[in-house]
Amino acid sequence: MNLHVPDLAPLPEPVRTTCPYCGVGCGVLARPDGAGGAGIEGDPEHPANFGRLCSKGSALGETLGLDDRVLHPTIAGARVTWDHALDTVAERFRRVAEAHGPDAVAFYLSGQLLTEDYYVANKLAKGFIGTPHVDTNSRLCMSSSVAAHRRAFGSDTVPGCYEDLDQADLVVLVGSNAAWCHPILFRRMLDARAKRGTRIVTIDPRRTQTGEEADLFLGLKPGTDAALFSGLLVHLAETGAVDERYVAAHTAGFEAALERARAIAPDSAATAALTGLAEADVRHFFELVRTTPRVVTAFSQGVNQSAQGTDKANAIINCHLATGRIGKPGMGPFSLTGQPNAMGGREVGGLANMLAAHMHFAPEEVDLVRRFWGAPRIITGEGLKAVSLFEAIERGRIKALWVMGTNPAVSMPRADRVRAAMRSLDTLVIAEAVATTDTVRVREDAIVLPALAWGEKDGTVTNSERRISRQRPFLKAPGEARADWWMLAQVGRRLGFAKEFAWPNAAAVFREHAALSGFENAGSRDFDLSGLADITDAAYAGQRPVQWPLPRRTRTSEARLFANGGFFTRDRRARFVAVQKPALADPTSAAFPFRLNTGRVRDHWHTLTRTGKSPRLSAHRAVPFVEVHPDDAARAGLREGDLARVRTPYGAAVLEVMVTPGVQPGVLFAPMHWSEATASAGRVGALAQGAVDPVSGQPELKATPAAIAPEPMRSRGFLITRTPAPAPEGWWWARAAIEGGSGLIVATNDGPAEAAALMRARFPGAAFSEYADPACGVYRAAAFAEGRLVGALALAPAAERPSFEAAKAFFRTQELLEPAARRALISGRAESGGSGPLVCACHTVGRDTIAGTIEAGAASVEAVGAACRAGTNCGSCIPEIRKLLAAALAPSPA
Ligand SMILES: Nc1nc2c(c(=O)[nH]1)N[C@H]1C(S)=C(S)[C@@H](COP(=O)(O)OP(=O)(O)OC[C@H]3O[C@@H](n4cnc5c(=O)[nH]c(N)nc54)[C@H](O)[C@@H]3O)O[C@H]1N2
Ligand SMILES: Nc1nc2c(c(=O)[nH]1)N[C@H]1C(S)=C(S)[C@@H](COP(=O)(O)OP(=O)(O)OC[C@H]3O[C@@H](n4cnc5c(=O)[nH]c(N)nc54)[C@H](O)[C@@H]3O)O[C@H]1N2
Ligand code: SF4
Ligand SMILES: [Mo]
Repeated sequence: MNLHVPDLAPLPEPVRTTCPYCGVGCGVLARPDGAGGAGIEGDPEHPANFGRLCSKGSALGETLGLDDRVLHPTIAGARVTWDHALDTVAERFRRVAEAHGPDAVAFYLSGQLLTEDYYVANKLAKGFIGTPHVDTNSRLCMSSSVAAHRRAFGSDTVPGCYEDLDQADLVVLVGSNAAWCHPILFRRMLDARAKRGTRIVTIDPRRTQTGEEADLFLGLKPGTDAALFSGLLVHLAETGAVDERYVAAHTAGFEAALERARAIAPDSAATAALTGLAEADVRHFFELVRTTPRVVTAFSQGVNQSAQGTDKANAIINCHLATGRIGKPGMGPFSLTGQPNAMGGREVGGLANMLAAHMHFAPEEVDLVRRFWGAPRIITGEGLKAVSLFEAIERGRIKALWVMGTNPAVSMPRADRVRAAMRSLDTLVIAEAVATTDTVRVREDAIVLPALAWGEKDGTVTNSERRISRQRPFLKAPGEARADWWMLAQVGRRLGFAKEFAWPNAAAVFREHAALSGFENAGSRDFDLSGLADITDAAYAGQRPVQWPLPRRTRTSEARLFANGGFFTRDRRARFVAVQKPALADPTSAAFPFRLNTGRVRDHWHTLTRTGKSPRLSAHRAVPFVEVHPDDAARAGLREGDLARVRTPYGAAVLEVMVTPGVQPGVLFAPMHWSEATASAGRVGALAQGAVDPVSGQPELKATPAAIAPEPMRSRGFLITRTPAPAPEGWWWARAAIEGGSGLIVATNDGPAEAAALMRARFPGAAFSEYADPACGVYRAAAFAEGRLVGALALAPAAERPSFEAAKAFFRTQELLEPAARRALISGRAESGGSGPLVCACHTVGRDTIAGTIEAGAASVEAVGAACRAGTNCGSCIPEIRKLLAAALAPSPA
């Protein structure tokens, strides 16, 4: 018998790189396909993910397309050469500095830049232009954690590592929706639960998927975390759980902090009253913590993005210091970083209140950095933090701004004002990868510089556990795009600092950064990477993930710190912090009776410039929405799926209503993701008030006073075209990527007659299949050119709104549609049983398909996975599958 062995082309060698999304920092294997795309897999050898990727990471291949990219430098929309663009930036910055002082120039950077980019920006601004006004979107993200670490430890040090999550017996998640925002770490926690029975407590005013999965969910009142952890400190003190030896040997300030905690929350009853929790739940939580030595308290934006964020974080850290549960296996306070390189930005000193390499503005630190850089104009004090920075622009104090790797027109609180402020600048420079962002479109005369994006750029990022990993290029640079560090260095050279900005490659920048961290550092500073200061280009190219500190003295890195004290204060002791009693910055009122909480969804990243390109990722939540409690919805006359206008004193948005008991009465939740580029009225950043934390300057983004009212529209529906087309004038819309086309989900006061006219205007010369029922307000049409589907529009009254899900499937193929398919399209039904709203993004499995497997007997997450693959890859959707199982298997009421 002849065995036929097919000729398989050998798989190309994968390039090892790092996911560009969240701070988990998962390793990725990318296999370029030679046509601008790449196959994407998890790197089994990366210690953050061991081969796993979440839905966003797995879909990276869908975001590599070049449509929408900035490919050439432009000034006022006209293409210019790099030389001309860089000369212009240098010349304008020089002129502004001469006329108004160097501090009229500012930089607004991003935790998504690579460390090398960030290092060069910081050096250029603080050392050579001589402006202290360098801040970053990390101000909106990590700055309260940074400030809390500094107050407690004397340095911005994360004491633990990911293995602690595997080894903990109790994981407390505070203000973190890790199931959606740090999915691979959340999987590690669930694995620990399966293996060793680790219990999970989730503390969040909103019952998120992370809350659904928890053993104990504490749905506290917004902003009251410091009361809960004050109560916990008192409980630990009164039940003999304090590690007296550790406190005596390695800390200071315990008594004062305890006294303040007692004044805030003397017992579990007082804690319950302040937090709105049931006293039994409070006791249960206190006892769990008291009796479980191996506890990790992981926290994120519910802690940081708060007008009391720094105190919240210190209240948590206090409990760990008091019990000596820090820096030991399975124990510690753990700030989960948001962006892929939030940590790297902190290392270089990219925040306005840091200088460089974890150094601040003590005279000897300024002197040290001045000598290392040879920087004549080094600044000697802090600059303005993001919110104040944009206020200074508004006042005309800052005249020139360089925005790099962030989209502040969308993501800053009071975003409308921020947009207006940017319009008043003399000079706005934007380094971007995507041409259509709201910030790029803020003004026509901006200088736009094409930046390399993920897959093209070369450098390093540091994840939540201080682990530095390489991002490596595996695609050609498109057009004239260049690395961010390169353009900064070019401007530095043009300003007369050729020698100081002469690096030939990213490796050289990294070496200088590592050398600065070790310069005159005999153990006095936590951040020390000098063990890599003489890394060769070849070694840098092959560098495996490594944690800092990694000093030259020992050449070994440390996974955990502070188990035996050794803090970075002058006396080497940690500080307990006496925190303030919780109070929300802004009171609600009759006009604004709700609190608007904002955050993220599972499959989208920030302002949608990347995940918005992926059909898979755009399906889970396709429109900007607002979660409303059923009682509030009933009172306001809002039903599931209605449109509602949400207003605050700062702005308004029109969002689709999701009625859910997951939010508390009086609280609304809306995601931050939609922009002017992706929706007509979905910019939630414009609504956020952004009162700042007095210590960190981080704005409150979780509790703005708000109002909600129905926004009735005559018709709801969709418009799908093969190539992206503008929405009809005056319609409400949200754009969703689909396969083979471009989708707009719409609402309008127009009806069938206007819709029919619109189709004819949009598709001149096309053949139409149409169904119109003017009496009922229903219209459905498809346009065909030479028999091929080119567009579809459907409108109906809200209650019968046509199914976008069903219609978009017809665009997957460019083939001629069979008559049956045409009829199905126009009938508004799916051709063959649709799979319902997307649940599993990895395997594209919808709710109805999962419900079908449950009906057919699948009684567990595993059985559902075996039947339809849902939940078997990244696991991000397992909580949703569990919910469907619970609903389906619940005994039906008699
Ligand atoms: N899918 C996805 N993942 C992401 C991102 C993304 O855009 N999409 N972005 C990344 C980035 S930059 C970041 S910073 C992280 C953010 O990750 P997370 O912090 O987990 O995400 P958020 O949704 O911003 O907010 C977390 C939770 O804080 C809760 N919260 C609000 N107020 C309070 C309060 O007073 N107390 C407590 N305890 N909780 C409160 C909110 O209800 C929300 O569920 O996610 C990262 N990962
Ligand atoms: N209401 C509300 N607002 C929030 C938050 C919230 O929870 N609620 N969260 C805040 C937090 S935690 C964060 S981190 C911010 C995030 O907010 P942003 O930083 O504004 O969000 P992104 O969409 O990630 O913006 C990154 C930009 O950089 C571009 N880009 C991508 N790669 C590169 C590159 O290599 N170089 C350059 N130069 N550009 C590149 C992208 O196209 C994109 O426009 O939002 C904050 N704003
Ligand atoms: S958890 Fe997901 S988004 Fe975060 S780094 Fe890993 S793959 Fe990327
Ligand atoms: Mo963030």
